[in-house]
Amino acid sequence: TVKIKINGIEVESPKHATILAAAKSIGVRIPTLCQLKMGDIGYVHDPASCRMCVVEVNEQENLYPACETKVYEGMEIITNSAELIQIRKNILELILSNHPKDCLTCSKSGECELQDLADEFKIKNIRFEGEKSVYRSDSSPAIIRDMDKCIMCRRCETMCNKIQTCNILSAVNRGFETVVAPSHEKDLEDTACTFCGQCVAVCPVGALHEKDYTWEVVDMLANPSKTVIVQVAPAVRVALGEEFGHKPGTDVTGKMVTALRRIGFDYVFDTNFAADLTIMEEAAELKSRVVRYLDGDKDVKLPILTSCCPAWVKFIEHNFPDMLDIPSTAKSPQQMFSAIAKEFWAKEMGIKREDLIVVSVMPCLAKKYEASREEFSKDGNPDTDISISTRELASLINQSGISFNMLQEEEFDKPFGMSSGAANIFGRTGGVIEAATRTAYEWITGKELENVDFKQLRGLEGSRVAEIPELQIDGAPLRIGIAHGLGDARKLLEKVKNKEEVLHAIEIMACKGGCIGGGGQPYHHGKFSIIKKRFDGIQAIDSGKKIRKSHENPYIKELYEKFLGEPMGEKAHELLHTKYFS
Ligand code: HC1
Ligand code: SF4
Repeated sequence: TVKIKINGIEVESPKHATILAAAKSIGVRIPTLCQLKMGDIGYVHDPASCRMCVVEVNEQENLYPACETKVYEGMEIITNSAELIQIRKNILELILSNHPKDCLTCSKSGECELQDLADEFKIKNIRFEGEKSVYRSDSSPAIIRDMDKCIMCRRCETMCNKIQTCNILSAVNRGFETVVAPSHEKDLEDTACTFCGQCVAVCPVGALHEKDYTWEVVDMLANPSKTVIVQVAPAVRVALGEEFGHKPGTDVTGKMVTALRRIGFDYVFDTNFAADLTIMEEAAELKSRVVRYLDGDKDVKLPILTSCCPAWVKFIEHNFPDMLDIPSTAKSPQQMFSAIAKEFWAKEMGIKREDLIVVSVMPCLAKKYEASREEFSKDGNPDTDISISTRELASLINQSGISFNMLQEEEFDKPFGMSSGAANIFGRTGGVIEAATRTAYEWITGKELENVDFKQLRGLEGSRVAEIPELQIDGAPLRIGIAHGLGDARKLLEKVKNKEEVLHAIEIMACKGGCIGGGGQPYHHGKFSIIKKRFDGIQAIDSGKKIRKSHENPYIKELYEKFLGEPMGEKAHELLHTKYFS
């Protein structure tokens, strides 16, 4: 450690800490617009471009960016002199001078880091007349890029290129023309963008945001000829509460269900039901591949890859087109739900396909894109009509004048409201494969699984390989790989491709932490501790449930008996499985 002084306070700080980190450790906040640190996952973005964090060091004339400058013995730092406050005000005025002043109608209003700082520093008058940048805005089914609002912090670039390794965004052009964009300023839709939404999650302003579909929902709810049903993803319920003052990880399922009913949905269902359904198909596929492998079938494809994350599916389609025979062909729970709702439930209820509107509430922006994929529609009618994010649901609740915290707790509607604990854990990294293992174990061994907690499959490090000693394949334990974040997924897949790692099953989720860290969740502003709390929240729901294996969900059993037949059977194949495209 080294001894330093910050604003006259003596501090002992780790030797290689930045001034920013040392100050933070004693509660001295230095403002910054470009820095983003998710140190827990080894990810730091310090471009030092905004200069808001400059500080004085040892009475020198030069100022130093606190995010980039390391502490040393005897350093004396001032972070809040009148001169520094004036400099920060000047920087803010300069940024604001060529930033649109449409805060009232901006999607990020109330969540914008630039707006917060302008308020904090009481910027009331912008003395500079900046060049007005005018860029073409780009709208995809999931994400809107409104680059007039970009402040060139370049967090999105680091996220897209270094963390997700998608390499979609970089600075193009020069001088005032510079803009962060796909190459040749293409639209996101015409690139290999996965719509993971992580660039949106880290954008400090409203330059990147989701495509908002709240009005489409309101409009459908007002249409008397439509029956509007909603399904809610596993990760939403442990994060939605954050929008209403609850701690991250708080399970607000009951209030959320009540709120959805008050908004006007005719039926409130649970994507978790379909997560159990996904496990029936994925575990059957895993079992079938293992059995074929044990029978000496040389053509069998192992490892099997989970396929419920649409950003991950798009990533493998673009980046590993030669490996498309490996992922499970099971559709995601969102799409299984909608297929069953429109092809089975609507008929049972006597509702015409086009009069049934399926809305999904997802922690994810890529789900909007997934819903728009052509293969998930019939005669032009999509299986999932509208997908909104957790943030959009919070906004719908507010628009409807609902006092969320005063609501009583209600339960999901039957039959698609019942789920096992295995379905809940879909929302966190490692959960899908743990859920599949619980079922596959019983189906492969024919024995009852007593301890469903495969703790070796849990954790938040970027990727992990774990063994299941209870499940022996050819005298060795089943080996499972897990990766979250597309960069870690890429590394794991390269190892599999190069035969450096021999695995039987792999779960990949595009976002850090899995869906709990999705691009549609309440903004966590780079605080990984929030993702950890959501993880624990999800796990607590699973642990508290009586039924924790998907195949024990009585409504799932009934659906197979009444309609689907056998997992991977003909009907299941037609409705619950899909194809991939290179
Ligand atoms: Fe997910 Fe999934 S877990 S992909 O993370 O398989 O979005 O929550 O809904 O479809 O169930 C997301 C979450 C979600 C699907 C499920
Ligand atoms: Fe990159 Fe994901 Fe953003 Fe697309 S959505 S630009 S892949 S970070």
